[in-house]
Order: sequence, then C-alpha cells, then structure tokens
Amino acid sequence: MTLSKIFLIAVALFSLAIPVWAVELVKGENLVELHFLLQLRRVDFGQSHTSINNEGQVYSGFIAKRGEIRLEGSLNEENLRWGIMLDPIGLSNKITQDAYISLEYIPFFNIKMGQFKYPQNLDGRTSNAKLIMIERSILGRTFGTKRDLGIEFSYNHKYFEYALGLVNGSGQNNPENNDKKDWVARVLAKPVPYISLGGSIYRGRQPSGITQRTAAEVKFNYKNFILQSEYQVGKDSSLERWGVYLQASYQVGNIVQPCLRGEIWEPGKNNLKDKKSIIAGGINFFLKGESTKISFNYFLVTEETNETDNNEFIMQWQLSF
Ligand SMILES: [Ca+2]
Repeated sequence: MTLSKIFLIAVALFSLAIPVWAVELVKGENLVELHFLLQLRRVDFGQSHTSINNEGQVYSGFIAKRGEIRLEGSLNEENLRWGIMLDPIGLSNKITQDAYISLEYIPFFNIKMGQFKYPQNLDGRTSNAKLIMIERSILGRTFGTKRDLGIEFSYNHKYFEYALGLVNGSGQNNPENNDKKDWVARVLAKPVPYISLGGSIYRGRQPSGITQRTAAEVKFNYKNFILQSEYQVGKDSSLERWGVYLQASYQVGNIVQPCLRGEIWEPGKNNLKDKKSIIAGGINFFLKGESTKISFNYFLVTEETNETDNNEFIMQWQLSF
C-alpha cells in the first residue's frame, strides 16, 4: 500500500466522523470547503478476461475506483471562486484532476481558467458522485469526462445554459504539444423546468491529426423519474466512432432507485460489423442523500460478430459529501 493510499484512508476515516455534508475548514471571509468521494467496487466478469467498463482489468476482484478530495472556496462575496481536486487512488499521472480560478463579475459570463473537465456531452458532464448507473455509457466516457488546461466562458440560467472553451488539446496533466488550440462548446435550452435539450461540439488538431466531436442530448426529469438520451459521433484522424443510448431511472421514496440503460456503440465506423449493444440494469440503495449509496449493476454485452463472454456484474459502495 502506497503512502498516498494510507493518507487517503486516514482522510476517509476522519471524514466519516464528521456528520455534515461539506466541512468548513476555515471560518471567516475566506471559507474553504472540503468535499470527498470514495468509490469501492467488487467486479465480476466472464471467461474472456476482458471488461467493457474496467479497461486493463484482467481478473475479477475488488477495485478502489475513485478517492476524490476536493477543496474549494470563494473570495470577494463569491465573485471569485477557486477549486482544486486530487484523486490519489487514480493513475499516477491523473492525481491532479482540477485546478482552477473562476471570475464571476460579469452578468451571464463566468470566466474560468486552469485545468477542468471541459464541456462535452451530458453523461460526461454529470459528476462522478451523481452518476445513476455505476459506470457511464461508453459514449459518455470515450468522448466526455475529459480534462484539459484552458479557459472557459459559461453561464447556467433558468432557461438556458452555455459553456464555450479553448483548451490545449493535449489532455489532463500533459504539456501542450503543438501551436494549435482546440475549441469546445455545449449549449442547452430549458424551455420548461423538467426538460433540457441541446448539444456539444469539439474541434481540434493534434500532432496525429484532427479531433472532431458532435453530440445531441435530451433529458427529461419529472419528479422522481429521469429519462435521458444522447447521440455522439467522434473523429480522431482516420478513426470514426459513434454511440447512442437511452437511460431511465425512478426513485422510490428516499431509499431505492432502479435504473436501466440501453446503448449501441461502434468503435470503428470503417470496420464492418463491430458494433456492440449493451443493456445495463441496476439498483441503488441510498444510505444518506443520493450520493452515499450501495449500487448493483449488471451489464449484458452483445457483439455484432465474435460474441465474447464479457457480461459484467459490479457492486459499488459510494460515500460522498
Ligand atoms: Ca494543442
């Protein structure tokens, strides 16, 4: 066990002893909040020793998936916000997740600079603690949930939401690798409180070739019922990939939430008959709020050709405040 993991477990135990959602480290004008997310899993998959959800995992077993420690605060009557987020459990080159300063002086025009998750698709934008299924869709994590260094202009209004970013394009914790900057945007309309619909795009040029993404998304959230769907196509040099999914969930009281998702994913558009269809079903049992829970998911994976035994069962314990 590495020192960083021992440190993380110490933080987790310390945190469990504090019965509040966000810990105020410093009182006064310069308030600092501590947030925490711990995801621990038992994963079982078929004889093929390949997992669609846990790349590089060859054997079934226990996984410490995430241990995110987030510090954030604001100055000047919340016109200036800042945040850093570390994950000592993750890969060594991914420990620093977020590091940003955000200026919120101009109406409808917040400006953020640093490293952060840039705006791209709905599943990717959903924070790790608030995911309904244990794993994102393949579309969501292939094209979304990516971080980079750059600047972002955004605003979240009752009737609309936009985010426009300019980023290096070289990815999280990587130095810039060419003179080109990539641009990215996501725009949503919210005509009524329970519907949001919109899309996102990414246009960039890497040393290896162009990067392009185009996505459309819709979310319907009425009382305890959530239905969301999105489509996205992406091009990296000559590799073209696309996916589409539909996900539904219903929360019964404050205790239990069954969820279901169907997805089609094509990892290489130029290859014939390499599509996968994934049907995932699960249930969440809430222990405190919606972010501290025990979840069970089953993934039924069907290949268009070369069917492999890679169906997967995941149990996850998640603590978050
Ligand atoms: Ca670049």
